[in-house]
Amino acid sequence: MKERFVLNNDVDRALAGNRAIVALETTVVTHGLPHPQGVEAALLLEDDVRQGGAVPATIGVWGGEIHVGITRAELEALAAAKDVTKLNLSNFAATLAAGRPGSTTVAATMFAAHHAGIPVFATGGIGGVHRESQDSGDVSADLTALSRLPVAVVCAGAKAILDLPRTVEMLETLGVPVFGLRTKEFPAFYRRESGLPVDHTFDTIEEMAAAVSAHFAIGMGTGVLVANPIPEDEQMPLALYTRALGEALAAARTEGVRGRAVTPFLLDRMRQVTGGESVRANLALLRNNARVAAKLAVALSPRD
Ligand code: PSU
Ligand code: MN
Repeated sequence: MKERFVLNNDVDRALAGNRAIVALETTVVTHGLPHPQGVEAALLLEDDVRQGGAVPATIGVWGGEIHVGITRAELEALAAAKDVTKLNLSNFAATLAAGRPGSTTVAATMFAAHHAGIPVFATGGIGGVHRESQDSGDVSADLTALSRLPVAVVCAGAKAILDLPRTVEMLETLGVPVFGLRTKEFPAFYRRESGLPVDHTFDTIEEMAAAVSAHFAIGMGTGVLVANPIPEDEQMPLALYTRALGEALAAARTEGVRGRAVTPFLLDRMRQVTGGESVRANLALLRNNARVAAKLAVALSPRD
């Protein structure tokens, strides 16, 4: 199994020296943002992580290998490829065995990060329980991964296109602590507030790191969700947000979009309806999460 993992030199050295590392995903690059903004975003996130004092490890799959810390050229190739599979836990092995390209969702990135020995990961917003899941049964494997893999996932909550109350309930059911950074509310991706609670609020990253560390140390076994709301002045205006969300959800229903296509479809419709405003907000929250994840990784890494 280990030979399937390819670590770049920086990541390899950081692991050997117990230094802070932040895992980053690639589905946001290939399916979450329009090309070439996905690649640009990935490079900015890596810089944000470095400036925060940690080593970035962007994760992707191709050539039968799991790359932990992909190069810029590899990132560009992955983003430009036409037939990249959006990898979760159920389609990972077959894509790997076929030697085909795959970008990693939160679920797949958590898997690769955990097995490489990286406990901190930054994304935009996790997947969760979809609206109308009572009919479709669509619940993101991100929740499954959070229930199984001890990785701290820094996010701006769950994507607003989801059923947020059910997503929050499910996190509790699965035993995944939701730690709010300077927020009492579970963030709604493009907006800071959802009206839903977090499990615990922390005023500093150091205090939060102590709780994350305790969660790992006692062997709880589940992941931790670090809820880091989008900065106040980067939020999507409320009226635009409400209208765009309504239109995107209606379009998905009319067009009968299902399965793995749902989230990319809704994000793209949000972009069209908002004239790119949703992409701006998405990028802002991603960068905010990368910066917090770097500080968290530094606070968690053993000092010498
Ligand atoms: N965060 C973003 N944009 C994204 C995603 C996260 O800002 O596109 C991706 C993540 O990879 C997440 C996926 O795992 O969306 C959720 O997909 P699904 O709902 O099909 O599980
Ligand atoms: Mn799904």
